Amino acid sequence: MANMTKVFRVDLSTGVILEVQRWERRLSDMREDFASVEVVEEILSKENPLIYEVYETRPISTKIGELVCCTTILYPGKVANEYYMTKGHYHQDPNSSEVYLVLSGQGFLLIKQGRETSALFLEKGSLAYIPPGCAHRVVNTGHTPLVFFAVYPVQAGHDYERAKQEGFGLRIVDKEGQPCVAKS
Ligand code: S6P
Ligand code: ZN
Repeated sequence: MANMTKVFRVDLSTGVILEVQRWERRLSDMREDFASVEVVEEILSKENPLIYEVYETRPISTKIGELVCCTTILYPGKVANEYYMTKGHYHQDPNSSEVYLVLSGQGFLLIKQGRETSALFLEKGSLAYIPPGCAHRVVNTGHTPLVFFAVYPVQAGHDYERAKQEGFGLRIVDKEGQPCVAKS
């Protein structure tokens, strides 16, 4: 019974999972992720905005097959004409997949498999499957937080460096008030 699971409470209006670990990324944690490094530094000279926060449950053991459940609250905003986004990563374990369910807001999921990147539109109710071995990043193109629930294997691990070095090949930018998929 020691490993008996517990029931968590998710505030569906905000995405906050109560009484679990929380972590965040501010603009200073993403200095080299947006295309315009100059604009990043200009913003940072005045403020350090919160880009997103994550609430996550950790299973009691780290045995293969255990799952992590979490929510991400990705705030609306832009750096120059590029919308706020998650850092993006590969899973270190090439066999670890992931599922995203969007609770509110809208944007895009960038999925890179091999040399190809797809930009998939997301809105409330979107259910996305991220196959093993793909880099993934979420972009908020709306005016409200983009909140999504995710489930992934505890052994997944996160390789941010590889995703950064390779790049996603696509960026989601504001063009005359409309989100637009641009090559980068
Ligand atoms: C974990 C899953 C998400 C992200 C979160 C933040 O595998 O994909 O929980 O961790 O959306 O993104 P990132 O790229 O900073 O980890
Ligand atoms: Zn992931």
